[in-house]
Amino acid sequence: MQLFGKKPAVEVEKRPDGRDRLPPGQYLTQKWPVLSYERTPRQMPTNWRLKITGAVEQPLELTWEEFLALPRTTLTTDFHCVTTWSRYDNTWEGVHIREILQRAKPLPTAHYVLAHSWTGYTTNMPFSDLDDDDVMIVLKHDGKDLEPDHGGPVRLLVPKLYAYKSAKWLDGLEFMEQDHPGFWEVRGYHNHADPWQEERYW
Ligand SMILES: Nc1nc2c(c(=O)[nH]1)N[C@H]1C(S)=C(S)[C@@H](COP(=O)(O)O)O[C@H]1N2
Ligand SMILES: [Mo]
Repeated sequence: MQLFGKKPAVEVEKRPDGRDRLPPGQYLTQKWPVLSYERTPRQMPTNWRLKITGAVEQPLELTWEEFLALPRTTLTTDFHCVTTWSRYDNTWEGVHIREILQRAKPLPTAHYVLAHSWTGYTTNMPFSDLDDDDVMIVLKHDGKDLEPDHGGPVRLLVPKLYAYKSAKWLDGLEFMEQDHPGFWEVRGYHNHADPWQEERYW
């Protein structure tokens, strides 16, 4: 029996920054589970606007047509839910967050953001977590329009944090000087939600 010099059967996949690709305590799924507190809305409100409010130089209220006219980006990311499932290699298409930021121009005092769903769901994060290369407002997943259960037609995507930061049925981003914990954050979910630190609950 050989005891030494054996490689593990499955090598742990690493990210470019050296951390494991799969965050601690997570398992991989091929399916895409649905996790919503509220019932899936049948359709978006007829008066839907993407409302960019609060500590910004230029508040915005984009109609659906105006939003759809913004430049699009495609990005492939992993997606991690606090209930321990992770799904690799999701390809997202949508509007990069910086398309919004460069138009609204957040003030230097905009240290936090609250994302709003038209269903009433909210989730908060530091501005620096929103203002990042992999943050988008998404319309498509793996080449198809986002299904209503997954936040279709429009959701936020913040893939480096647990998925409760990726608000489905998005209709607003509110920039704030002070932090205001969102829906799950006041109900026991961690305020920050970094999967590699296992920031699940408080
Ligand atoms: N509006 C809204 N957005 C939400 C949620 C929710 O309940 N309502 N749940 C969050 C949680 S806990 C997760 S894990 C992801 C799940 O996204 P999915 O259902 O597309 O997998 O959506 C997040 N965004
Ligand atoms: Mo979740």
